[in-house]
Amino acid sequence: MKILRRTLIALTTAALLGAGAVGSAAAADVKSRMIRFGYGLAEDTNQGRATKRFVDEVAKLSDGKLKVRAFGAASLGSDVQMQNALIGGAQEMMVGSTATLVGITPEMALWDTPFLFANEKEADAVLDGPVGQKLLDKLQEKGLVGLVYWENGFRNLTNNKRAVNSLEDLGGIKLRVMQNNVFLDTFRTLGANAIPLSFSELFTALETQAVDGQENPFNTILTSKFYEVQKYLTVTNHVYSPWVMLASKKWWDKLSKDEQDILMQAARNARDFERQDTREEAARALGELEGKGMMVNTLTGDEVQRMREKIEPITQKVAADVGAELWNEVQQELARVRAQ
Ligand code: KDG
Repeated sequence: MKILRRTLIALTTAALLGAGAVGSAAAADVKSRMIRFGYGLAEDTNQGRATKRFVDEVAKLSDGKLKVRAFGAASLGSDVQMQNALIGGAQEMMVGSTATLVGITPEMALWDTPFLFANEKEADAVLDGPVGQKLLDKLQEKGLVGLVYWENGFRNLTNNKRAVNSLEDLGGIKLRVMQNNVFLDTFRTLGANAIPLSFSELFTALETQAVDGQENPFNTILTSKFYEVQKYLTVTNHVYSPWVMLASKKWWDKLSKDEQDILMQAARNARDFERQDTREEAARALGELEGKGMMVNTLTGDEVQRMREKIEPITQKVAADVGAELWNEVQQELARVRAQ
């Protein structure tokens, strides 16, 4: 009788999971596992809060069998170091920048294209649509499993030299950028002295004046306390940056389908929370940064247009590097979203 009951539970659960409905730990094939999950910002940030949500969702959906242990503030290493640890199987999961993945999967440079997205609606639609999925799938051949995209956000400039009211004001500013050629080329073309550094080195580089400035979303400027070491903030919204949640393929392929389904559902739940939380925080961050004493200005439409025209060759190079098919597909996706 007991065998029959267990079989019935297993069959029912398998049917539920097969239909995409993730079952609880009654799920037939969920082992007790500890999962190390690394991220680069501090715990009390949008990235940290969303990671906590992921931890909680995994515990709930697996009834505590799958335990995610979060390691924040780059305690497991920089994004590049963690990406390599996942490829080697020395770490199970992380969330970090897509920009540092370009050395592994060149097509990820698509998300570094200046002014690609005009708003979050376009970003969500493209990242969660066929083009976004195609780039996640490409990671598999390099030993990474891309689960979902989170929102880092629209990036803006800070520096300690001067207010940036025109492109000429960028001249000679030692500007930290992510370790990524599109960002390097973009800001060199705009006249800045672009210097690639990992995020974990950034605050110290600003504090010691090894660099004069950087560019990040309002959320990061606020929660990483850049206002303590930066005077001027210029609103440019020059690019939308996603984060991507990754798993080691070596590790992921050893999981059961039930376990993979649980992690994917938890990742989607955490993504939806993260985007809402990030946008709510971004809406109040600029005012808080002014309250912290930052001198805030917004680049005029004419100057933004001058910026777009000056870096057009960068956009054309991204289009060539990612390939005409992918570039045209993302343009068609954008046209579809903009027509709604
Ligand atoms: O680990 C933190 C990084 O993933 C993220 O903040 C990337 O925007 C980024 C930056 O400037 O490095």
